[in-house]
Amino acid sequence: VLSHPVNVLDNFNYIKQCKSTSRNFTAIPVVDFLDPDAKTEIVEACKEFGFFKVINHGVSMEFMEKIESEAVKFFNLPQVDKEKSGPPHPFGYGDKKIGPNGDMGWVEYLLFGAGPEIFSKNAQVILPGISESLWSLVNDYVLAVRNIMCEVLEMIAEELKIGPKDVLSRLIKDEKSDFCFRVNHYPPCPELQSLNGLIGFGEHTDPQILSVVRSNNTSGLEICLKDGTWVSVPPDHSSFFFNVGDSLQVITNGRFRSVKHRVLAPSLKSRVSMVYFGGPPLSEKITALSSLMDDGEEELYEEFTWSEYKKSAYKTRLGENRLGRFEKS
Ligand code: GA4
Repeated sequence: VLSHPVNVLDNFNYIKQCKSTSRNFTAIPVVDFLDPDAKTEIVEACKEFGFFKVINHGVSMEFMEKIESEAVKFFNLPQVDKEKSGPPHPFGYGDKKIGPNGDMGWVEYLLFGAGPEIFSKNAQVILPGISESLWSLVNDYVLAVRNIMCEVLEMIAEELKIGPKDVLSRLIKDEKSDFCFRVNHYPPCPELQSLNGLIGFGEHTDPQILSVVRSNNTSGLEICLKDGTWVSVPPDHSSFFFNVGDSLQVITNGRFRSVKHRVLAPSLKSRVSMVYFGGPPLSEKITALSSLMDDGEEELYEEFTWSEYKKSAYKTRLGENRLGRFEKS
């Protein structure tokens, strides 16, 4: 029995088909948090790929599976019930429509993205379909991954010798930090097997500082290398995958690479991913760190606040080069 009507793709031809010839990304940098060389490896990876995987991070598999299964319970609700938690602007349930400008993907999701006030007492009222247990798990999860992201940013600051230690981590640790969290569910699309593949989430870079992804054991995530080829990231449900966002590319004056990535829809098994996006406070100025600049080095981008960048990003299509309009000529 197909999980979708046979004609589903006739109604879905607005999503780009995408020939998946990507090879496996076997050279993926793996950072062991317990390894004394971790900070060097992280910085190397951020420069070369804008992407790395973290093992021995201290978050238990049991906890990750608990929040995943609670999220799956939500996605298994009847569509009408899920819609009660939508639309996803600024946070809530979304289905196939991504962002406000007409992008589409073979994905449904929950977006917790209205900045720090999302976990205020009143938020439960705004997302009616979300069970209390999912709500509290999301809360705990966000705190756990934020701590890990802070550690990563502190290692980066140490390795780059741009002290104080919290020069980067303070940006996402501030109580006003504008983070965002999303749980994506990519339902299997069996019809895909006869096609070339379908875009689950189209290619894009993340506007924030860093993002961290945990997914179940399904493939689909791909990243774009410096030479423009796409490689497929082998799944690993016990690890965290980090990617550099546009803001960190600006802060490091182009030393780190905001990595283009995308997700192909699965043909057999659902993909579930959880992504935490670490963003700075809205009023924060995003500009190259002076302690990092070489003598005579010029800034690559015009200065902007996170609020200005976010506003401008939300007017773009998913695949656009959002930093382009801030490049100095
Ligand atoms: C990409 C990274 C995050 O998922 C996100 C996305 C946001 C959305 O889904 O609403 C955006 C996209 C993301 C950047 C450009 C705009 C906004 C969809 C879109 C077309 C939550 C974010 O912060 O920026």
